[in-house]
Amino acid sequence: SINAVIFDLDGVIVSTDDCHYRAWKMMADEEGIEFNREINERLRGVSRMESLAIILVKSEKEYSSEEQVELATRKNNYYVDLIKELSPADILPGVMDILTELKARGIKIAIGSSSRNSPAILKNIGLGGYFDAEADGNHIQNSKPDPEVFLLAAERVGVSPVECLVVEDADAGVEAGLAGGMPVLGVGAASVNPTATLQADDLSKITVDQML
Ligand code: G16
Ligand code: MG
Repeated sequence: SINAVIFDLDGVIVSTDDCHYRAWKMMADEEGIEFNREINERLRGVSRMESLAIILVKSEKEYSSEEQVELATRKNNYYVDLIKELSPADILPGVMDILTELKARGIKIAIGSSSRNSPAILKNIGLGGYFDAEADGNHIQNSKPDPEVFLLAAERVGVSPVECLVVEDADAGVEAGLAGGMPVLGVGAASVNPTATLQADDLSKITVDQML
């Protein structure tokens, strides 16, 4: 039986795709590197430095590791400014109903996100302190598809991984949940992932009964 649900943040609770896209685009334009929405799709769920490596495939110039850190930091500064505009209105469809019902039924809820900006995003959308536990990019060594962030979230809510359902929008995240021995609900971009245990377009298209 499922006793905890671990939610990815970006793309599941709130859509920050456009903020990531605009921030990477500003940096890439300044550097003269080709970057578009199709490349942005490949960054879903992937860590900041791994995202940069994907973007730099299109670069003519070789960047030293110090320069790469500067590029990622510059992008993040733009991103931090953009996410200041997020509010509770940006919470995705169906999310609050599902969270409220899970809480009412005594099912633990946790965040398992690759993002180091997870605490700021949760605060801005009015969900700071709402989850029973949070595990994010600040707490882990290995990012998705490694299961580390989800295993940490499971440990923090005190529920065995097989009793945790992961909700993910990224293929790397679906792979991470399954690698951790957890069933996975794929939503958004991952709603067509055939390896996902359950699939739904978004959280307004599934009930808590179907999830548990
Ligand atoms: C999110 C996004 C990724 C982003 C990553 C790291 O992961 O989906 O596109 O690259 O976080 O974000 P940051 O640069 O803020 O640390 P998730 O796991 O919440 O979907
Ligand atoms: Mg995501």
